[in-house]
Amino acid sequence: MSDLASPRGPAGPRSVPPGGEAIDFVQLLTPDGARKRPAEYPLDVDADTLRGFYRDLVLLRRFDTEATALQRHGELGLWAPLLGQEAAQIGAGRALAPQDFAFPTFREHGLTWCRGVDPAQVLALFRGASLGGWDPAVHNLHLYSIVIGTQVLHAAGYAMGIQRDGHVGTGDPARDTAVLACFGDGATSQGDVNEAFVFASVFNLPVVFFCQNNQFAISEPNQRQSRIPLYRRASGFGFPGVRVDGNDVLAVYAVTRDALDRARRGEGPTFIEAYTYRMGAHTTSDDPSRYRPTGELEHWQQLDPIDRLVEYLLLTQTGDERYFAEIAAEADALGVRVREACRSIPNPLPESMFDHVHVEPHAQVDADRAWFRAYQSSFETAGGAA
Ligand SMILES: Cc1ncc(C[n+]2csc(CCOP(=O)(O)OP(=O)(O)O)c2C)c(N)n1
Repeated sequence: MSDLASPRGPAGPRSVPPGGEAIDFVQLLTPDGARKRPAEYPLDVDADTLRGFYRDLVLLRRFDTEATALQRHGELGLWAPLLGQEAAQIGAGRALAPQDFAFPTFREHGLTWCRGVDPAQVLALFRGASLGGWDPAVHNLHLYSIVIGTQVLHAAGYAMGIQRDGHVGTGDPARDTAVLACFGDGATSQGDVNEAFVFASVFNLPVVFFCQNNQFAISEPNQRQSRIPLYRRASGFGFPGVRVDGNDVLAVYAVTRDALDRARRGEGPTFIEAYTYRMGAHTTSDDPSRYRPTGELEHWQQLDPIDRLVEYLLLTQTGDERYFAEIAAEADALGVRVREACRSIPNPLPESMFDHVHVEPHAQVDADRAWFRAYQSSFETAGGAA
């Protein structure tokens, strides 16, 4: 990978102005749907896998669109849309082996999708009806992290644990395990993330740092986070960094699979910068028109992750109009299911906040729960007397 032309000052221009300079990254599928075959990332995918990627991307986009609409209808407190980042998340998620463990941000709905979490469980979190959403042990997926960057340090710690438990470099494909740590471009400025890089490097941990550079940390453009391309940070910590076209599901899949394999073999961490764009708002509380340069969204719409796969499926006769219509119908059905599931999420009992404090029963938690029950019933008694 060559570098971006030159580091820019904090007030410099955006890196991808419409019609601006080309970004150098690993790409297997051009925006026109032409297949490229870089020697370092050989990838042969059969027709079913290709169609599977398409299905994932379309259904994920529908889930995300429905969730955004549900928030607008007052059914969710907040939603963090992933529009535009589908290929990055599906490519990484599908590269995981079942035993691998992933640490998501709060925008990783593609990862929950790939790890088999019911969309309703994700919505329960954003509806304020759940403190977690799913059982991490069931899905090998940690809970969402809203405190930026914390999960990256947790991922390094987890990777250290599996390394010391002997789940790395044994040569047994069912035993060797890798960890995927997801974060955004803004998170790379956090101390936690840089501390995780240090630990991962010096202990040669089986972790893949997967950074989705969606160009913004809320309204802060990437140029104010780094004067060099993010993937180049890795070399300063002593492990490889690679930039991949984050809107190319095949490239993200190939690069992430390669890095996860490397980690499982005991060859240490890799930093992946998936170069993409958040086409929606940061969250439903944000208005990107206040900080997005004119024409930028339209530029990235030309690079849409789903459109290029449609082109490739058509070119290779792997998908036709009938197939696309089938998936569209499945997406409609998913939309109905998601809306109904969201509206029927039960309100949790207040005392359920004690349920997951510890995995095992704990005397202090039992005492707190008992006190809380008594406290609640004191209102009932007071109400009855009045
Ligand atoms: C420690 C911490 N600081 C600040 C925030 C507020 N905050 C929420 S999202 C966000 C930007 C994160 O940007 P990035 O890491 O690029 O991820 P993206 O939201 O673009 O996916 C910030 C600053 C937070 N949640 N946690």
